[in-house]
Amino acid sequence: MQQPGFIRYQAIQFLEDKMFSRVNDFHGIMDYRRTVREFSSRPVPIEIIQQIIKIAGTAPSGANKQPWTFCIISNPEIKRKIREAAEKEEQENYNGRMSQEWLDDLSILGTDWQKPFLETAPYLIAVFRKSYDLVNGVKRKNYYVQESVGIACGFLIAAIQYTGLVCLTHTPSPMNFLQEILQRPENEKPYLLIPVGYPADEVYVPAIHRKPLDEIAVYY
Ligand code: IYR
Repeated sequence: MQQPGFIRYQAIQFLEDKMFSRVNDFHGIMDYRRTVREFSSRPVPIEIIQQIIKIAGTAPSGANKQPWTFCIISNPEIKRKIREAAEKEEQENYNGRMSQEWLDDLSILGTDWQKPFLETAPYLIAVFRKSYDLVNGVKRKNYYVQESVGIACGFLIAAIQYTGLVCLTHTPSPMNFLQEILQRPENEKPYLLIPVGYPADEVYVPAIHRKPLDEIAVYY
């Protein structure tokens, strides 16, 4: 029965054969995703990035508050400032702030404090979580902000892969510098920094593997 404020929703439905082919195709696309750290400077139409962000914006969120802001950065001067600030923090991370265990765990990834991709990639998407909303100067509570923004970033990364671009989930730490450089309001906290673009001409990624289903799924 229809209640006020509700609209009828009819789920998309496919025959089982079609469901198998769709889920297998989608798994193939997603399983081919790799985090890439070397980007081409080849431009990407802004409309593609906008569409990808609209896909991220379809994520579910606590009380439908959609507590996220996606900053799209292509300005070389701003990218340079972000790189400088990120490298300053990462230099300290790699030279004392991270434990030996952490450094050992990262060794398979070949990462270090240098972050040239922050300037090479045509776009950086800086994701901010809104710990609360400011509505005419009044604080309004948001709910499950970490979970909501995490899910939106998952959608974002899936959309980037589906489109045929690559990205890196970069987490400079601490990253309050993003709030300052991008002049975000006090209710927005940096969540992830995601360079997006085409990969460099010849790219190598670590030879690592995904856990098989029987290691990640349990049945009851
Ligand atoms: N934020 C650092 C270190 C780093 C940490 C993890 I956990 C990674 O999976 C990768 C890197 C950096 O970006 O280099």
